[in-house]
Amino acid sequence: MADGFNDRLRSAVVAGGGLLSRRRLLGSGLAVGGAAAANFSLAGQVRADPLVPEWATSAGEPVRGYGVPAIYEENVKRTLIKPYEDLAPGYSFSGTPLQYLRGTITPNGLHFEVHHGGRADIDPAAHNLFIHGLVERALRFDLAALERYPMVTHVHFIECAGNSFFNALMDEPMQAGCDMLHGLVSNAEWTGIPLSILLAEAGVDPRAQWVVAAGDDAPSLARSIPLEKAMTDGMLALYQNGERLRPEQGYPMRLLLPGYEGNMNIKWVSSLWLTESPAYTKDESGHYTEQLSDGTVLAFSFGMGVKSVITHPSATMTMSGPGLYQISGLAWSGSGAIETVEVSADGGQSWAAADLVAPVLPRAMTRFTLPWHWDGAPTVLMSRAVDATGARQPTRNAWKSRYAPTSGNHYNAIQSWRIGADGSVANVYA
Ligand SMILES: Nc1nc2c(c(=O)[nH]1)N[C@H]1C(S)=C(S)[C@@H](COP(=O)(O)O)O[C@H]1N2
Ligand SMILES: [Mo]
Repeated sequence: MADGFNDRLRSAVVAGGGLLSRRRLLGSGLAVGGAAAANFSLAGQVRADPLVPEWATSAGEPVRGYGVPAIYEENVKRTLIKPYEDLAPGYSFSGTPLQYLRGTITPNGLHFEVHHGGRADIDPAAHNLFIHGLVERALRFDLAALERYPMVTHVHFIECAGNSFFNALMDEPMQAGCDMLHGLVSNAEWTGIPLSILLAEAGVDPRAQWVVAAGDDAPSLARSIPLEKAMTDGMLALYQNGERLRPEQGYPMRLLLPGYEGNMNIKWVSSLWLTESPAYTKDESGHYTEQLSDGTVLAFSFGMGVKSVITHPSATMTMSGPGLYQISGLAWSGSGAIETVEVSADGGQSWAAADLVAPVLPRAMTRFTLPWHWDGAPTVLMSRAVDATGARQPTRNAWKSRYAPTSGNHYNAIQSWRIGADGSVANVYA
């Protein structure tokens, strides 16, 4: 270990590469600025004659109707991964800059977007939701009617089935940030009406097994959803983090199917058609199926797997020299809550359990953290999550051997970041 790695830090080591126990660090009275940690303090010394900053010498700006981030945060934006013009008109997507965010809730302006035919800007006064097919009575709901129904609020992630496809498909790891590599996932507090209430009002015919949902955008994205899922925790979401859905997220209403692949969370939803069998729409017969290495094709692979990624540090960042850091990242699973996240700072030779930041909610993002003393030597950081069902993240090799070489959906392998002696952080396959 490097000079200055004192006894207190050594006694807090929980795994190779300098991973530390937060509890043992705190127990030893070692706060970042504490006297015992003088070598590791990140705080500046207090000046004898504090200056009054210029902005404190006159009145500030007036109030404004809708707030925006500080001008110094202008780089914190969604990253355009697939521009609008590239393929079919309107097929475009942008990633959440996970590496710039803390906590677990994605701000509304940074929620990732996947549009198959561009963003639909819908006048809510002219929008209707129809429930029809195998029901006792077909119903039409406008937004004013829906506002009078009981609503629930839940925190859930949405992840595109194609998230992390660069790592799935590229032989050489792409050097890009978490926004490009893993940004097709976001997490929000959604408020809306349980589908069970709306379906019960229409009166579900006992023959109905599926709900075929379609949206009012140009490609009329449509997916068949098992009736049981819709009745269990399906939601017609109207609000996102306390305010109305953003147009990007399906304003004025979208489906929320917790834990299911992003594609099934139909935006701008206008039709719920109850049927005996799935409709085999274009969005579930060609698109959003996965070919396995033995040639068989998986269809209706609804749930997203257990996954984690270290966001701090992550590729494109630079570490500012050896010393104490807080490793931090995100974990989520479509099957339930996150049970554990383990971190390695020595390329997978040894692992330590990270602290999970409460609340740890099912089918929602969970933040994990672990203190780390980097000795300045090159190393590889990794994280691996286990969910409440016992499912664990595969290695990239294990994942690749399961799927056909051209298959990029549902990639949830362990992410490795290589730390260089110069403090650089790179995407590596390990
Ligand atoms: N009507 C409609 N719903 C849609 C889409 C779409 O293009 N049209 N994109 C789907 C896909 S592929 C994903 S991953 C999610 C993305 O949701 P978001 O844009 O709110 O992040 O919405 C799904 N719902
Ligand atoms: Mo998607």
